[in-house]
Amino acid sequence: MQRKTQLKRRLVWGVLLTAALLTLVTLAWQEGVQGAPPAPLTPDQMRLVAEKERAKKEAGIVDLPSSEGMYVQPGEPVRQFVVTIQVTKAQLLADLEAAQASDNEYFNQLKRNGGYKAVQRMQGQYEKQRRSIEALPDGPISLKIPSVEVGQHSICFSKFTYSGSQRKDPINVVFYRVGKAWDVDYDMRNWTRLRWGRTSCGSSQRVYICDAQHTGGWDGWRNMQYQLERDAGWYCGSPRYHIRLFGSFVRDSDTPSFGWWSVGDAHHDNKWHRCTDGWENAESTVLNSFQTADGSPLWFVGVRWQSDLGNAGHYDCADNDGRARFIELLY
Ligand SMILES: [Ca+2]
Repeated sequence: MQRKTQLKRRLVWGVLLTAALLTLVTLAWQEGVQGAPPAPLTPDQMRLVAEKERAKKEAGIVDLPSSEGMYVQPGEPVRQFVVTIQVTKAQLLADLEAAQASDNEYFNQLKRNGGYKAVQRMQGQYEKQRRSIEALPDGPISLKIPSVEVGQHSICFSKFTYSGSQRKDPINVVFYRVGKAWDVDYDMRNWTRLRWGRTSCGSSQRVYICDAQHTGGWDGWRNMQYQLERDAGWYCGSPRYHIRLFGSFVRDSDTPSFGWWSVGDAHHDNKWHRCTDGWENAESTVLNSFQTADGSPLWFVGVRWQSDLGNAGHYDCADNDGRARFIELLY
């Protein structure tokens, strides 16, 4: 009789333990796969979101309702490959002229502030580029663009920014989910802990984005949409943190999705912007803008992770480690 009761007790404990273990595993699984659910917004935060939606509407940014599906989780695989596009000499020269024309305003600002030597140097680079294009043989030219694809059949962009067809900065920041260039620009000017300001003191560049694999998308160059700076002096040409933003053409229609996304080239410019003297410090400053001082995400920020884009190297006057920050934006 006593043995029977003991057996029964053991059985009950066994069932209870198994249930508890299964619950724990399920919870841990959800945490890992779904990410922690965002905390409900406070009335103040809800007011901020409403304010942003109004500003977005006024700016004419149309957000088609998207089915709230699964968003990507940290650690998506990165595939490196080379996009080859066919161009003509005439097109390369036209692109070069467009790049040069878009830099006119920047060059004038620099010159007004005493940075004429820096302007001379940059104009010299344009001339060098022109001569090398003119030296190319006539006929179709294959332009090779080192690129990455992050996720399965997912987002795809060049590893570098370009001025015309000249490679410039390594990409080191990716924003996603509510990550249109417009959203990032708005958040960094209004919501982040470290605030950034719009500037026209910087050359315009472009990024190649392959979006043809997404509904309504196409492959092509995306010209810089916004540029922001931080810790700049009063004059154009002062040392500062600087980032250019380039958004996807359409929303990532895959599942799990990156939603709307954009990439940036966070860097620190030295005096007269002669040479970029920091990539990693600027990337950290961008990340820290979206976090509290102890590294927790701000209320509108989701997960943050790093991935190797394969663009490590020494560019201008500083090292880039090739690992980019991915920052999920929620509102
Ligand atoms: Ca990095």
